[in-house]
Parts: sequence; structure tokens; C-alpha cells
Amino acid sequence: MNSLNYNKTKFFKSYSQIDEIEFQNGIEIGFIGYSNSGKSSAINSLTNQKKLARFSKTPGRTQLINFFEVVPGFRIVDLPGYGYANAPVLIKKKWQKRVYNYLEQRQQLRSLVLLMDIRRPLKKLDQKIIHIAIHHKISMLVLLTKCDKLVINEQKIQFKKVYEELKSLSDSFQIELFSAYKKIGIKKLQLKLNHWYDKYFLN
Ligand SMILES: Nc1nc2c(ncn2[C@@H]2O[C@H](COP(=O)(O)OP(=O)(O)O)[C@@H](O)[C@H]2O)c(=O)[nH]1
Ligand SMILES: [Mg+2]
Repeated sequence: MNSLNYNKTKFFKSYSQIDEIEFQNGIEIGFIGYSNSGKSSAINSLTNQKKLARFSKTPGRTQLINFFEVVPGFRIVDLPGYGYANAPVLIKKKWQKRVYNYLEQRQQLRSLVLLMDIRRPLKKLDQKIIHIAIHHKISMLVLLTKCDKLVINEQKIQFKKVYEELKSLSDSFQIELFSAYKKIGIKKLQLKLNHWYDKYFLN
């Protein structure tokens, strides 16, 4: 299996609409989840770069689709966080539409990393994303983020809960505990991305 050097990942560009995206080559792995679920922190720890995906909390930044290039033709896409607590309903709907358009129309999207705060997994919009992924046959890695916030026993309970629920829907999900702070799950994330790279590029 190829082992990619994630440290060399570069920020590429941000877009507000999918029809603005100029490149039609290569493949993309989307990072998706509620705002505050730890997407930017996960991308930063994956790539070992503190400020790559600035973990800015300003809605202006988080509503864009941010592209990063791992190696030419292999991109990580930081999708707008859904369910931003303080945003007006209409704005929230607009961001959600952006995410759904990307998921449903972007040919280059091959796989998703769904991030859920381990203390509050499987919320309404997570479920919706899971159903879209199943429907469009998009493979998915589920990260239960900020696992450092729970003791081991509680981590296991949450893991089991998510595992059982997802297993009843599909047998193609991989679920992992993750903590950007404690560096848990980073290797598993890298291995999964390596696997996807090989699967989509070499075949
Ligand atoms: N305890 C803990 N907090 C985290 C972790 N990862 C992110 N956070 C915090 O959660 C908040 C949201 O993180 P961020 O990466 O910006 O989430 P995003 O909105 O999904 O991009 C920030 O205050 C982070 O410091 C983690 O592994 N453990
Ligand atoms: Mg972010």
C-alpha cells in the first residue's frame, strides 16, 4: 500500500458553489460534520500542520468548501459545518444546500470522513448524511471526535451505540475513536486515506 506524506498537504482554494470548482480531474475525500465537531482540528493533525485548516469559528470562513491537495489529483475537502448554532435558519439552509449539492453532484467525491463529537453522535443531519452516503454508495469512515473528553468506559459505550446503529444500515462503515488533542486515531485515518488513494488511483 502507498503511504502518502500528509505533512506536505497544501491549502488549495475555497469555493462557495460547486460550479465554480475549476478542476475536473482527480478524486476527493470530503470531511463532513456539524460545525464544532472537530473537522479543522482533524485535518490539522492529519497533516501535522497547526494552521492548515484554521480552526476559525467565524461563520464567514466555515461556510466555504475548502480544498487541500495531498498529492496532485488527491484532495481533501473541508465541507461547511452544518447546524451552526447561532446562524439564522435561512443561512443554515443555504449552507446545507451547498453541502448536499457537493455530495450529490460532485463526480470527483469518492469517500467521506464523517466527524461526530463522541458525546453527541448521530444527530439529525448526521443521519441525513449517512443516508445520502448509502444511497450514493459513497464509502465512509466515521470518527468519534474529542474522545479525550470521556473516560475509556464511556468511550466504549458510545462506540458500541454508533457501531450497532450503523451496522443495521450498512456493513461498509468503519468507525474509529479520534482525538486531535491526544493524537488518537490519526494513524487509522491516514491508513484509510492511503487505502482509498490506492483503491481509486491504482485500479
Ligand atoms: N477536547 C478536545 N477538543 C477538541 C478536539 N478537537 C477539536 N477540539 C475543540 O473543538 C472546537 C471545534 O474544533 P474545530 O476543529 O474548529 O471544529 P470544526 O468546526 O468542525 O472545524 C475547538 O474549540 C477545538 O479546540 C479534541 O480532540 N479534543
Ligand atoms: Mg472548521
